[in-house]
Amino acid sequence: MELMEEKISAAIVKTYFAKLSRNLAIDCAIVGAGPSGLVAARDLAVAGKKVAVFERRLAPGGGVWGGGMLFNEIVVEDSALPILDDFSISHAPVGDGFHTADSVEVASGLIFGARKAGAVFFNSVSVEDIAVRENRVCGLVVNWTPVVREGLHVDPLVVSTRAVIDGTGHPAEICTIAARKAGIRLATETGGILGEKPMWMEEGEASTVENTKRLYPGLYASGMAANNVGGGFRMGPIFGGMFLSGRKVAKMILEDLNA
Ligand code: 48H
Repeated sequence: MELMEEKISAAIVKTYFAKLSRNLAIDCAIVGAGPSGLVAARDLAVAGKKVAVFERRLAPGGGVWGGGMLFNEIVVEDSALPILDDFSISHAPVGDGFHTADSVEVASGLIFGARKAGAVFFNSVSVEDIAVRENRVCGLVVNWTPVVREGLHVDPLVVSTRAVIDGTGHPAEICTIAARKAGIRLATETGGILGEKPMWMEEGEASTVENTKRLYPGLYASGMAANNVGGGFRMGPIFGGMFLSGRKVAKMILEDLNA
């Protein structure tokens, strides 16, 4: 007699491994499911690209959930509202071109929108290294977050990809690995990581978008990672720059992939 328990386990194992197998070679790998990565994931998936998001934590959403100092509201400028509208996320005007949005609705809406567009999520997965061939970033080295956190001596697996977005937020982990470990010269003034500057909201919002670029063949950065690499200011709980950065990086990657 086949137990119901056996069927349920088999369904999960079979489906997960089919999903993983289908995503071992993809068009774009996004490291980090923060707001910029999630917007990029949806845009690339809507354009028909094979996109996977690798998120270290159990819950995607990055720094959105907490709003400002755990007050679960974020602020968004006029210029980024069309992106919230694309995800059917509500917002309310507060004057001077600013709007508030419920951070739980924003986080869950971005995740749902990216997934429904076709982006595939691998949560509780940490990216711990990259692969570089012929002067191009071409792969991500992945392992289970609990394995990494426990310090278990377990070798990772590798996903091959035509493009990588470093959407890891403040630490810019993938660009840091690229610069320090792979000896890659990034497309910055010094070729290295310039480092995030202190709080200056207007400048930070603008620099997040300006610093969103292709840093090396196959390697792009979005959001706070782009700002850290490019030496931009931080901006606190205003998120228009993150959304616009996600949109910009997706557009650049589409141009490069379709060239
Ligand atoms: C897998 C990883 C890895 C890894 C990290 O920080 P995020 O929310 O990302 P952004 O840049 O889209 O948004 C930044 C915003 O949330 C923010 O911090 C702002 C606006 N700060 C302003 C200020 O003044 O402080 O999310 C990054 C995600 C997180 O979920 C991480 O868990 C994940 O990336 N991540 N996932 N492998 N190696 N490193």
